[in-house]
Amino acid sequence: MEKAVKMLKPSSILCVFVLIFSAISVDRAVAEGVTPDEAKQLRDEVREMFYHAFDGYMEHAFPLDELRPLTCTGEDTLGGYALTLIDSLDTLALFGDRERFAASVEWIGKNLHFDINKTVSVFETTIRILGGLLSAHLIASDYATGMGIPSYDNQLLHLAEDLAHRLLPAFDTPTGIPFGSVNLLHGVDENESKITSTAGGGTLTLEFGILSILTNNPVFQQVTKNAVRGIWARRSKLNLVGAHINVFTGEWTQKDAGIGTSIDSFYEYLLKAYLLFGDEEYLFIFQEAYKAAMHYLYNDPWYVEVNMNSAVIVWPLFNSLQAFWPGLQVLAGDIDPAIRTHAAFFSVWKKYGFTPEGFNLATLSVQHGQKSYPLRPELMESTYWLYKATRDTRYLDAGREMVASLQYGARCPCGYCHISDVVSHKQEDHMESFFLAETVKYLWLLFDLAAGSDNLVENGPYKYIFSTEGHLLPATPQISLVNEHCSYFGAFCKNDDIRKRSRISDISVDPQEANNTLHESWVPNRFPSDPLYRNFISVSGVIKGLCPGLTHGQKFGVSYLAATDTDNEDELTKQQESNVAQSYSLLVTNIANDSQPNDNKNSDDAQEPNQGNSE
Ligand code: DMJ
Repeated sequence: MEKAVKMLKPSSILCVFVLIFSAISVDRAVAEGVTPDEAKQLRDEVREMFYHAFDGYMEHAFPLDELRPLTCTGEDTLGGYALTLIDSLDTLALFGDRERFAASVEWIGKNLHFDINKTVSVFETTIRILGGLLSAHLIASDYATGMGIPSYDNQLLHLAEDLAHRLLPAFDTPTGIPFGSVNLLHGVDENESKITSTAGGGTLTLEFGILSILTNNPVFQQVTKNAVRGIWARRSKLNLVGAHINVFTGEWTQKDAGIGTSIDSFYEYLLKAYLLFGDEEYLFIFQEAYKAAMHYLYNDPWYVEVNMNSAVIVWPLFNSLQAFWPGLQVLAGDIDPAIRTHAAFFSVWKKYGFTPEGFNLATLSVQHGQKSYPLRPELMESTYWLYKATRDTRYLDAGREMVASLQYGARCPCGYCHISDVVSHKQEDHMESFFLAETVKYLWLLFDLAAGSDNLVENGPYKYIFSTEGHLLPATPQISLVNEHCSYFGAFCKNDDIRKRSRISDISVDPQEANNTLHESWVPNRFPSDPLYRNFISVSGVIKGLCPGLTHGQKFGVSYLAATDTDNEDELTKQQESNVAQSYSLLVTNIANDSQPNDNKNSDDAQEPNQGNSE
């Protein structure tokens, strides 16, 4: 590692990546890629994958937390409360499996309780348990979802409220940033560590915010917003945040800024909290944070980790948690870099058949000690969002490869196994609950979209925000104050095919707004080389009439769709398709060049040693 860092400190070292991609053109992709019939078959295959693992869990592990799929046994990994079942609830609902969904909800309502002497992770418990319960509650209690349960009487909501009350003591810190763990019976343990991760402290707003609305108790929303403010108040002058922080002193104990390990979903929930609740404070922070990330961390198409104060590169690594980022960029309307980054990340998948936890961008090899693939969903998630935004069949092809890898490499007797080494493909006897909450869900949604979707997410009564654990959080009128987001690109586009990319409006044309300092925030890249770019400008005046309530969002640079001009659609489509035809047989990447972060001199601790890439 030290060698790699030394290699990268000189400011103009060019790393050249020769990545094995087959040449892709749109014409060939249409001819040879996944057809609608094949998409249906793949969707059904993914569904079968889910049931292979879900049934394996129910038969061999339930009510323990997780399945050991090689030995067909179970283990308690979080709190000992049927974690995998709770994490699977909304996937069952998404599949329209009324019987199993209702039976699972009923069992949980009758048997689960949280008055147990267990010390649990605040973050994991929130995203997996609280999120799973709330999502299932919102589905089960609402007949408009098609999955309402007649006998349901808010049992999951009561459980969620009880659980959240037990997590609240963690927030009692001078900074407002919560402890990483809390005992469900006794509050924070005397010897509990005061160090927590940025993702751990800053990825709680969606679940707690929904709970506040449903219970009419503002405390949940307040403590989690306070935590975000506590983190953001301690950002560096570069608007970067570190990975670990002391929740008492507010000092950063790990100053490596990045978009992956320990930080990832902090960014995610800033944007999603705005999208779900319409709270513009989150949008403002997201814009500032995103702009800094793209400036200091983005080395097209990769992302590196840098010291949060000096921007000196400390970790030239791809880590597999970063792979959610292109999906987030779709939600933010910044599609062009998302496409390039996804292609780069997918090239790592293709090289090994899975993504290792860490891939060293300097040595072009698996990072020492980070060779496993624990069935993570992030690449599938971004593949789904990019397909939804572009309808480019390359994403179906990518999804097909991921399914093949999982089937041939990870399938094991009772479920799907972690891969302990992406080179040898050795299997390990563990299956994280997020495999059923996320990995399979995103693959199924991808192929269902291609097959002509008929599901809750695409055709249901509400728009859905996905939690970081993939849980479906509906933007019902009660939950969401944003009434205008019907037109929001990617996240909310009802019929968003590739043609709509050509109609993303430019939001920065108001001369008055242009004088506003906030307006200097990031403005999405809109395919500047694309001849259709002119169309973005030309429709920009229309957008304000369409979504009058979104002017604040427009100030901050989020993209929205302009009116549909059906007359131009065919022509636009043709031009757009010719522009997305690309070859990835050779990908050349400048990891660190003269204009990159290294030349930032306002460092106050440029010499800080590497402190390890903790998970
Ligand atoms: C999941 O629990 C969530 O997606 C979280 O945000 C990151 N880690 C796993 C998946 O890799």
